Order: sequence, then structure tokens, then C-alpha cells
Amino acid sequence: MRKIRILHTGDLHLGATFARSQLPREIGRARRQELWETFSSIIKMVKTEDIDILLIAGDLFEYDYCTTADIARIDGKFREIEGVPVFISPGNHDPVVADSLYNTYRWSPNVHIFKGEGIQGIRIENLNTTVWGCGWEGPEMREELLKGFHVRGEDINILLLHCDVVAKGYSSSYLPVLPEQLEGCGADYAALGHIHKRGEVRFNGKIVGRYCGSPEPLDFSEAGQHGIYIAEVGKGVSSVKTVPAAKRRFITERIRVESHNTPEDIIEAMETVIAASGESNLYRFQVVGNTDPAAMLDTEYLARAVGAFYVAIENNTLPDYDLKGIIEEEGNSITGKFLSLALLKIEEETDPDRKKILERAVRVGLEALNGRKVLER
Ligand SMILES: [Mn+2]
Repeated sequence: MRKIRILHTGDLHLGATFARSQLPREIGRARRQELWETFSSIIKMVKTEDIDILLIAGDLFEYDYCTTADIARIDGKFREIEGVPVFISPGNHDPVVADSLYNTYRWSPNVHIFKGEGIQGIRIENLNTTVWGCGWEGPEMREELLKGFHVRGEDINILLLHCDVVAKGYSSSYLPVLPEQLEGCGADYAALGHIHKRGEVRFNGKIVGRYCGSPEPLDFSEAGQHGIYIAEVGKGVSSVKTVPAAKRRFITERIRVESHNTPEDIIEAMETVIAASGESNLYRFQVVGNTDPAAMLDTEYLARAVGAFYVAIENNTLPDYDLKGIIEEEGNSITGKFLSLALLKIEEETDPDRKKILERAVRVGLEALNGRKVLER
């Protein structure tokens, strides 16, 4: 039996508006377009990489935001590869509800959409392959669908699911699947979606499933390289390669400062990071450490001072006060009394969490007494 070449992707989230993300409007709009461009480049890969089957492990599009025109655009891409069967196991963002465009749109004949009713198999005769999948019918799926399931027939068997792999004894509202169930189901390749970070699922050291991850990362929680899997699958064997697909990466870096550091030092530190990873990425710099209490960090100015597609700066610094000096200077004033009392309390406190709160109270209190704006960080 000849091996088949599959392209495994999912979590494309086409149509996502990024409205609830932290990104500014214009960046969100650009990213929305880029999701489409990356989808196109994946379809191109299906052609250039001689792919036999395209697998989409759910969250292909956003039910809430996709119009019929958007679906026509997606389907148009599938028509470009009309000789290649496309399988979709819908997930929580594109569930097969009654008015879902999975139901109401007339999709290209090469597109196979799994819908409810447990795990179903669809056979592609000329490839001696059966793909097993299931579509979500709502935003949650608590049933342990894979429990007791086993593939049937002598074909190359592929499992395609949008699911949440959990350890034994745990449950999930996102189709809970145990690693031992993946191992036991007999699939030659388990193509999973839902987790946006690429990764392998193992049972007793053996790879029993793969999360392809989102091909284009959606926010700062999706760091690292994103792409797709291309695998050669036969009976029980597979060779797998990862192919980068993302146009940009989300990168978070910490910058540690001391009170003697100037804004220029921070800019230089950011420039070093950007020079190493590229201007096309999205950066989040978390500035930590102690700063001169008199010097306010102007995060907007700092973000504009360096050149990259997007730069956000989080000010997590604490002002570096000379508390003993202030007590000496202030004596019996309100500030002096407040500080002496607060420092005593800090000294007496044994619970480290409460100690931190008290230390924070000292800084907030000092800023309030000095008539400065008390910033919540
Ligand atoms: Mn998703």
C-alpha cells in the first residue's frame, strides 16, 4: 500500500476581528487580512507539496463574524485544489449549528465536513484511506467521544478532531480526550486542533497525536514559531515535518531596569531584541525593576521610539524610594508617621503575600501623599 501525503492544519480563525484582543484597531485589521493570506499560502502548499489529503482540525473560521461572502472565499480556495479531498472537523468557533454555513452553503464536492452523531468515517477509495472525525454542534462538548472508539477496516486510518487532551481523572468542556484513548483507537495519524501551540501528545513515550497549532498566532499568548504539519502516513508509520506558515511572531521580552537607567537605555535594549528577531514581528516589552520615583516611564513615547510592526510596553517597575531618608527628613509629618508605621507593619508581617501588599501600600501611599497620580500597574 502506498503512503499518502497529508497536510494537517486547523485553528485558522478566518474572519477573526481581534476586537477583544489588546491590539489597536489598525493592527487588528491588518492581522485579519493576514489570516486570509496565510490560508492562501497553505492552499498553495497543498499544490507544491503534492498533498493527497488536506486535514482541517476545526476553528477554520469564526461563526460569529464570517459572512456568506467569506465562506465563498474559503470555498473558492478549496475549488482550486478540487482533486484533493479536504476534511473538516468543526470546533467550538465554527460549530455545526442549524444555521451554520457548513449546513447552508453549497461546498465544493472535494470538501467533506464532519457533523455530530459521534465519530464517523469517510473513505477515499483510491487512496485506501479512511478519515474519522466529528463536528461540534455547539460552543461546548463535554462527552468523552473517543471512549471505546476504534477505527475499522484495513485502510490507512486518520483521526481528525478538535479536542482537549486531558490527563486521566480530568474533564473538559472542549471534548475531553485521554492520551490512552488516542493510543487505543488504532489511528495511524491523529490530527488534532484546539490548542494553538504546536505539540505532540504522548502516551508511554509514544507519539499518539499531534496538535498542529494555529498557523498564524492570534495574540501574545501564542509565542514561538507557528505553521503546519506535512506527514507521510502509511500503516502504522509516519514521517512528519513542520513547515512554518506564519507571517509574524508574537514576542514577549522582559527589560530589567535600575533607577540609574534612562529611557535611552530602555530603547537600546528594545532595539537589540528587535534587531535579532526582525521588525515584522509584534513585540511586548515588560519593563521590570526599580525606577527613579521622579522619572515617569512614558510607555507611549518608548513604543514609538523603536521601529517594528507593533510594539507594546508594560510598565511593571516600582519606584525606588529611599524610605529611611524620607522618615528622617519628614519627622512627625503625616508622611513620616505613615512611613514609620507602615515599615513597622512590614517588619512584623510573616506572610510573604501580605508583606508584598504592604510594600505596595507604602509606594501607593507615598505617591498619594506627594500629590502624584497613583498609577495602577
Ligand atoms: Mn481555536
